[in-house]
Amino acid sequence: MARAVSAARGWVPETIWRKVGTNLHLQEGHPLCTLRAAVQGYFESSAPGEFGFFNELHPVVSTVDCFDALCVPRDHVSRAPSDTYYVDAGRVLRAHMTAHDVPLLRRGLKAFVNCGDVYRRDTVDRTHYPVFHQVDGLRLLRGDADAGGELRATLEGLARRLFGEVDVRWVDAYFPFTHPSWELEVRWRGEWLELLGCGAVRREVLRNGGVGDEYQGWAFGLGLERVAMVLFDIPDIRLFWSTDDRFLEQFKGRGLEARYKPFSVYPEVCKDVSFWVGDGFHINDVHELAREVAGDLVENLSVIDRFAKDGRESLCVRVTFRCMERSLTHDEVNALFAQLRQRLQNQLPVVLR
Ligand code: FA5
Ligand code: MG
Repeated sequence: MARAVSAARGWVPETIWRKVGTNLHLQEGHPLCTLRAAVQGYFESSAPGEFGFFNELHPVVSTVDCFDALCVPRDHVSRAPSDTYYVDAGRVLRAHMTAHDVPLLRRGLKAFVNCGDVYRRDTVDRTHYPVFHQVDGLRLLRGDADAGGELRATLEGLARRLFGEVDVRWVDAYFPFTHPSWELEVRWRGEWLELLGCGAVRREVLRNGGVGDEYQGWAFGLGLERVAMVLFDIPDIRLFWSTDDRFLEQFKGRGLEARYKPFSVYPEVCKDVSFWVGDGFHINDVHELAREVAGDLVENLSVIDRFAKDGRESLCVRVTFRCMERSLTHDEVNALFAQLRQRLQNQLPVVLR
C-alpha cells in the first residue's frame, strides 16, 4: 500500500496540469489581474524604470532554484512530496515565486517584481486552493544604503496603495532565504490581515545569484488571492476559477473599487466517510483525491472525529459539496461520493469502515 501512495504523490494530477497556462493574473478584468496590475503600477510609479516585471515565467522549476539556492533546509516541510508537486526527482511545480530570484539575479538584474501561479498540496476550504498566485519582488542596493528603511517605506507604501490609510504592523517571521524576516500585517475591518512576507536577502542566496559582496538586497512575497478576497469581498477562493459572467462581469473596468455581491448561495450537501489509517497515510492525499473526483464542487473537508483502538487510528472526514453556480442534485453528489470512497480504498493506505 505504501508504494501506491508514493506513486500517487510523485504524480501531478491531470486537474492540476490543466491549470498550468491559465494565467488568471494576465486576464484583463479578472480580479487577480486587477490586483497584480495595482501592485505592478505601485512599483512602476514609486521607482520609475528601476524594476523589471516578469509575469510569464514558466511554473516548472528545478528543485535547486525552488529550494537549494534559497537555503531551504534539506528537511524543511515545503520540500515534502505531501506539500509540493514533483514533476520528477529534479523538478517541481513552483511552490513560491521566490524560485525565480536566483536565476533572475544570475541574469544580472538588480531589481525585479515577478508574478505567477504557484502550486501547493493543501487542505480543501474557503481560503486554500492548490493553485494560487503570488507577487515576489527583490531589490539590490549598495552595501552602505539603508536597506531596512527602504524595505519598510516601500512595503508600507504598497499596503496603503492597496488598502488606503490603514494601520500596519511588522511581525518577526522566519523564511530560510531572508534574515531578518518579517510579515507585514494591515488592520482591516477590525482584524490583522497578513499581507506579505519579506526580509533582508541572505548573503549566501545573493552569492548563489552571482551578486558581489558590495551589494545587499531586500525581498518580499505576497499571495494575491487572500488579499483580493478581503479587498473585493470574495467569500470563496474557488470563485477565482469561475468562468460564470455573473462573477466576472462584476470586476470589469472597476479597478480596486470593485466589490463582489454573491449572485446566489446554493445549498451544501455533506457526506461523512470513516476509515482506519495505515502506514504512509497523509491527510493531504484525501484532500487531493476529493479535488480529483469532485473538482471545484468540493467546498470543504474536515476531520470531525478521530480515535485510536488497538494501536490503529480511525478518522471520520466530513466532505462538503457545493457549487458556486447552481444547485447540486442528490444523485450527482451520491455518485461523486461513491467514487471518492472507492478511490480512497484503492489508492490510499486506508480501510473504509
Ligand atoms: C512564501 O511563499 C515566501 N516565498 C514569501 C517571501 C518572499 C518571503 C521573499 C520573504 C522574501 P508563504 O509560504 O508565507 O511565504 O506564502 C506567502 C503568501 O501566500 C501567504 O501570505 C498567503 O497569502 C499565500 N498562501 C499560502 N498558501 C496558500 C494557499 N494554499 N492558497 C492561497 N494562498 C496561500
Ligand atoms: Mg506564512
